[in-house]
Amino acid sequence: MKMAGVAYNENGKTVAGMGTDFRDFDNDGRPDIFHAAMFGDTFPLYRNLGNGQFEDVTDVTGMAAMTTRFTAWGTGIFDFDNDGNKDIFAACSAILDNSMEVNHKPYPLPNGLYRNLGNMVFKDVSAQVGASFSVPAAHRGAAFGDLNNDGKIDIVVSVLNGEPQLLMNRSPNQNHWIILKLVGVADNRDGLGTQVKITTASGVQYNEATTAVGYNSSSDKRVYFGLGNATVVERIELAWPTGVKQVLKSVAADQILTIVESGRPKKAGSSKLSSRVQWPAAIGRTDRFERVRAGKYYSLAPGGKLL
Ligand SMILES: [Ca+2]
Ligand SMILES: [Ca+2]
Ligand SMILES: [Ca+2]
Repeated sequence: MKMAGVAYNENGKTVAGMGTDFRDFDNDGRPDIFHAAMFGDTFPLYRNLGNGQFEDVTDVTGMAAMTTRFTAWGTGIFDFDNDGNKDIFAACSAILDNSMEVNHKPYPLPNGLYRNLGNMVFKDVSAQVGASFSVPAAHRGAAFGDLNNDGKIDIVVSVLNGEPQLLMNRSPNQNHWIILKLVGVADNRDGLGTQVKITTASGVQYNEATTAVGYNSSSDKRVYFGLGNATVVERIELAWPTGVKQVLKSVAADQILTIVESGRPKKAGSSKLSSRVQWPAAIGRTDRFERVRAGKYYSLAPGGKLL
C-alpha cells in the first residue's frame, strides 16, 4: 500500500483535523494540504511531492511556531496581497465555551493571517493587519471572495452566538490581479473542478475552480490570481472537467474575466453573467453588510494607511 504521508505529522503524532484547504501554495503545479487543528497540535501544512506523496513542511515553513498555541476551524489559502504567493487565513477559537474553566485556556481567540514570503516561509502578520484581527471571538467558518470586486479578496467569518464578521481587504498595495469567472457549457455550468494555470513574466501559478473550503463554508466560485507587478497574463490555460483544454493569450490584468468553455472570453459587466451583485444577495441582508463593513478591515501591508 502506498503511503501518502499525511496520517501523522513529522513527529509521528496524529493531529485533530478541523478546516482544510487544498491549493498550491508554492506554485509548483501540485496542490498542497493545509488544515487547522487544536491547541498543541500546530496547523499542519503538507507539501505535495507528486505521485501521491506529501511532505510535512509545518516546521520548516514557520507555521508550527506560529500556530501551536491556537485552535482554529475555518481556513483558506488565498493570495490576500496579490503578490503571487498564496497566503493562509485561519478562523480561531477553542472548542468549549467553558474552556477556561476546564482547560485553563481562553475560549475566544483572535484570527490568524500568515503571509507567504515565498521560498517556503510564512510570517504571522495577524497583529499588523487591522484591529479586527486582534479581537478574540468564537470564530468558526470562513468564506472567501472579492465582495466589492476591487481585486482584493475579502473574508466572511461566522461567530458562534455572535454576528458574522465581514473583513474587507483594504491592502493599499498596487499589485495587479485577475479574477476568472468560468462558465461551463455542459451540465457543470460553474465549471467547478476546472484546473487553471497562468503564466506571467514572474512565472507560473495554479488554482482550481471550487467553492469548497475550510469548515462548513462555501466560497466564491471565481478563480483568483494575484499578479504582483505583471500587467499582462501571457497565457491562461484551462483544463475543464469535460476534458476540454482551452488557452487564452495576452490577457490584460486587473479585470474580472468571464470565460465560456471553449468560447471567447468576455469582460464582466458585458453580459448577464457578471457576478457584481451576487455576493450581497447571497448574504441576504444588505443592512448588516453595510453596518459590519464600516468597522472591519484588514491590510496586508504593515503600516499601511487603513481606510
Ligand atoms: Ca505545491
Ligand atoms: Ca500573498
Ligand atoms: Ca475586495
